[in-house]
Amino acid sequence: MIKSALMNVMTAAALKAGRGLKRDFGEVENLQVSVKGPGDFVSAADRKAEKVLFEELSKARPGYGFVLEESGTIEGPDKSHTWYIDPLDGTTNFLHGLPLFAISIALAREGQLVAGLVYNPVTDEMFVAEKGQGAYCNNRRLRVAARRDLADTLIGCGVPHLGKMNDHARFTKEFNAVMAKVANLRRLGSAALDLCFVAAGSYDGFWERGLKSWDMAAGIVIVREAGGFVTDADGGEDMMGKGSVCAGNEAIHRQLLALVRS
Ligand code: 2AM
Ligand code: CA
Repeated sequence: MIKSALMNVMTAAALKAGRGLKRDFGEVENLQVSVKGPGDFVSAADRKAEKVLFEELSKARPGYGFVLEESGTIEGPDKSHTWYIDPLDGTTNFLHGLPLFAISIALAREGQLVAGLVYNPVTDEMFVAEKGQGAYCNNRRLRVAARRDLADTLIGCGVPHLGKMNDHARFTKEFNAVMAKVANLRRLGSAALDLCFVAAGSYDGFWERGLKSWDMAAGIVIVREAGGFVTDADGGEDMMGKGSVCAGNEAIHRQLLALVRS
């Protein structure tokens, strides 16, 4: 467990927003049968959760800036702190009634990611990490998997969605290159949770392109504090700028990156 004032603030905000999301998720199933589907309802749930997070974090840490998925960037008088917030990562899963989605909250201080939280309100799994303090899921300390041989690994990825036609060919190439070397691949649909699964050692590695800063900021801290390596998909440090991530333990990260780049 991380017992810090900052983590208390982040946890309280996530629990409050999570209660609303969980309630709304229960409604989504009933809406699948309508022709229009639950689209508008889900957008409303997403915005409501973001409002709760914004209000709670603003109250607890007045003046910090925000980068929010729905509301965009909100500058505060405190230029050294910025929250990166995704109120509902895995929107497509939520929309289709799949219980694989999460709230993602990260804090950057002087441009450095210093804390991350990813909360799945359905399973009540709270992944947290603070720089120098390790990573946890509820009370369990997290550690990346120790496998070093690609042939033994389970690797997560992200598939570019409709509207990202330019990325489809590149993804297929990367997928083929990785598929030829690893035990198997998974695509779960929430980058925030995917990174937590690397931190927990369930996945040996993960890569995805086309992400936004709020999809990955918290997960990056959590993987690093679990002893993992994270870079952008070109091997650099510009994950948030390029919108790509590659993660794993040192050996798997290096080998996965080589496959993705080739
Ligand atoms: P989201 O659910 O908050 O949109 C799935 O591959 C990952 O990509 C999720 O983390 C998802 O976050 C993110 N993503 C970013 N932009 C997306 C989009 N336009 N459509 C679907 N997923 C998107
Ligand atoms: Ca997201």
